[in-house]
Amino acid sequence: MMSIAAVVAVAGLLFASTYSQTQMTATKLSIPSQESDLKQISDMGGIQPQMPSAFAQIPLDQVDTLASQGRHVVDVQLIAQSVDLPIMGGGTYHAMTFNGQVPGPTVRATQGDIVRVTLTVPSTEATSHGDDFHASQMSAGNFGAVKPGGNRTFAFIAEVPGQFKYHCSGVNVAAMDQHVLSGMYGLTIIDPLDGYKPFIVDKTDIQNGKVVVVHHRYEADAKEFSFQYNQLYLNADGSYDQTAMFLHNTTQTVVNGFAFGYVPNADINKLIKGDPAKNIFVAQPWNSADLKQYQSHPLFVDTGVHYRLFVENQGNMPVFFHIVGEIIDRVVQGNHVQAQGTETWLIGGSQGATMDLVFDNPGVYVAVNHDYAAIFSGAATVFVAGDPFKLGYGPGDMPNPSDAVPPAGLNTIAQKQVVHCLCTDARAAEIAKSMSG
Ligand SMILES: [Cu+2]
Repeated sequence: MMSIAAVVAVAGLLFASTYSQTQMTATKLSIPSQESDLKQISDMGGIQPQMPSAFAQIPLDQVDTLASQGRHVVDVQLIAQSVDLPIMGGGTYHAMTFNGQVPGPTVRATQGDIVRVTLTVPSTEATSHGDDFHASQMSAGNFGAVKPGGNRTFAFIAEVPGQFKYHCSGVNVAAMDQHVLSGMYGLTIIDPLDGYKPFIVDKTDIQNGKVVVVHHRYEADAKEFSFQYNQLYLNADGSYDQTAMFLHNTTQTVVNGFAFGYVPNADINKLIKGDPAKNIFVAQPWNSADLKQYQSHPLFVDTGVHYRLFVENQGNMPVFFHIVGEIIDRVVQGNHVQAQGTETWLIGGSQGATMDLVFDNPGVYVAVNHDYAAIFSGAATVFVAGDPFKLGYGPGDMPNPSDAVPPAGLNTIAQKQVVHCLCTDARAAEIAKSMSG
């Protein structure tokens, strides 16, 4: 077994010279990215960190004992699956997924729960995969490569509330960029043990001829959405383009796997304008009804209701999270308030934040990454609040896309859903089944 120092030295030899050059000149790493070469990557190995296990990891044979003592166990089954999925503008790209969907299934647990994760890599996969859980605190060696035909289980206690990325760690770090930017990422939401905090929104009013501030209190229970921002870096044939990644030359910006996935679709146009062809939003990439789970779909929200948004930046570009027409009432990280009444909140790469807000007036609001390159390459998400078009629907009547609604947690108000996902037909059928029963 190598010492930490030896491993660092080996890692330096493997990556240091090439990496610093590529950072400066933005040329391609000498790691092949085409699918036909993935086996070579798998065989190549990579960094093998050798560190002692940290306290939050649990030996698997102790999980049952801890469960009998009162800890709740959340089991997570992840299956690596490489598959072609559609992209905006037509055609497909070579996606790497967990469970046939991008992003992977959202994991939800409560602070203090045991999360037990099993990663299975079918023998049909061309390369090894890993599963790095940012919600955990344990030796990085646990996230190492699982070879095709194999599987691996680890367990940890979710000690810190918030939202956390999980992602494939490639073949022991090698090709990790390709795997994550091709779709192997997901979200873990850890609810605070004592629940979410109520919050106060200040509004002004006139009382006795004077302008005064009035405190409006909203309880912890909320309707919830999750948004995961990422970029696609693609060659014309839908394969991963590492040169474009080093240049930050984004092909498309995706939210929950889709570019412009949450804009009004043909059905909504018909409702509003009486004609599917009369667009109310400039980009409707998934407009055709036969696209099933891929059809775009706006988010319907009620006015005067507490909404909680779990926003995670899965990519390698900053997210300047802003909602056109709204002010974010509260920003929380780790169940600690970071900001109140902020116009925009910066979320760095592999970072998340929980946003609380209340839509006060009926209308159309657009969540964006307020980087113009991101907005116009896909990062625009349309909220329709109340019934601004006087169509006669009431609070909670309109269903929301399933991939934007996380699994229910401690303080969740349920929402009606429709199947919506960048996922295989088989996975869409599973989601439909889970929603119906
Ligand atoms: Cu992978």
